[in-house]
Amino acid sequence: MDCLFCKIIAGEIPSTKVYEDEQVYAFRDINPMAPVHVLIIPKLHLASANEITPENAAVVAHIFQVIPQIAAAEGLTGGYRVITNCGPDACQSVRHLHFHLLGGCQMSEKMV
Ligand code: DGP
Repeated sequence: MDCLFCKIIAGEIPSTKVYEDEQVYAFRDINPMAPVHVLIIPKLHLASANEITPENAAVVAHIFQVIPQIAAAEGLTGGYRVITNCGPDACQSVRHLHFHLLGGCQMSEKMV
């Protein structure tokens, strides 16, 4: 499968890892939009939030258990924002489900 994030998980494309377990990989975004900008992805290839089903939803729940651990490790004591872009209207550019973890600054009230 020609998927950029599957290649990052496989180590075929380098990334700066911040967390990994059997189900999840997390790494720094190449184009950070905040002082801390981490992408958290399931190792299972799901193209977007549209592919979450009752059968695979446990990995998403697991990601949301891992996010506070990563946020704490990154020193995000003031809070953080989690975003997933789904489809062209949301400007999703990589078709592998990913959650942006953003923090380390005061974010705007505009747009969520
Ligand atoms: P989205 O627009 O929601 O699909 O976000 C995709 C993100 O992936 C975007 O913020 C930039 C990041 N990205 C794209 N290619 C690479 C890469 O090769 N390495 C890393 N670390 N991040 C990447």
